[in-house]
Amino acid sequence: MAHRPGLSHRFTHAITRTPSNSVSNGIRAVDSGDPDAEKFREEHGLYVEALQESGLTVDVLPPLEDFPDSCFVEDPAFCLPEGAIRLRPGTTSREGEGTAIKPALETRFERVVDLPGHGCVDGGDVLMLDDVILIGLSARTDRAGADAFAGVLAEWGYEAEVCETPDGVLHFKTACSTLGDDVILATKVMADSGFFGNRKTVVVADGEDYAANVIRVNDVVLVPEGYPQTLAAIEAVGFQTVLLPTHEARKIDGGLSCLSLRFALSTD
Ligand code: CIR
Repeated sequence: MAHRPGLSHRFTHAITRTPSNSVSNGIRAVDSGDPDAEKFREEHGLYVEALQESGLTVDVLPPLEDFPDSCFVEDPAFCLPEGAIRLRPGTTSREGEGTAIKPALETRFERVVDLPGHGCVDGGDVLMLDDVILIGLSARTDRAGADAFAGVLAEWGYEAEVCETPDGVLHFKTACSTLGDDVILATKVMADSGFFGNRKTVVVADGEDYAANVIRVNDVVLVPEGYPQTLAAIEAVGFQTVLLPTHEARKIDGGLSCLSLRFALSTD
């Protein structure tokens, strides 16, 4: 696809959802204690403020008690300037989140389509770069879903490549992020995978794999607090950073990208 400078990180809007009290029951691979809903909402408030300070108009949706993981709005949808695609989350307890987020998508987009077929894709497995969209197969995203999603993207003029998320990693983007400007931040395993071609790769420090999930939003990179070597590595290649607490999200395998859908709408 044509190189679209800024596609990966120039945004005007975001959609987020306030964590519910039920977030304490959120899915996790390893139990390190339940997140505290009140503290999670405080961290979420700082996250929303950081997005606003980065220039975004942020829609904050109300909490959904029926869906403990529903603050991770990145997973049930994917947004492009042309429209939104409702995905199909690959885990039973999150199946209804696509229906729940539909009205919010329709408020911002004229075009909202559903992932065709019966395959599954979680948005956390989709890494949008300026010249290609990478889709990671994972425990949540299957081949049928990835192929169907790539088909929709092709109709809309975007090229996708399907990759294998390393074993034991929840989502493709749990282990890598775009810093924009053709620079990727990745865990060592991901950096060695070959998925990123000739792009410059910044490798997260040993013991700091969680910090591979950051988000570039316009002129800044939002980084989880508590990972000083990765922070220094990002700053060393010239990016301006903003630190955010993600302690509660981390307890249920969530990071900064999962907490928003970010997109650019025409301001004409
Ligand atoms: C889940 O397992 O679905 C949630 N507890 C965490 C989702 C994180 N989302 C993401 O990485 N995009």
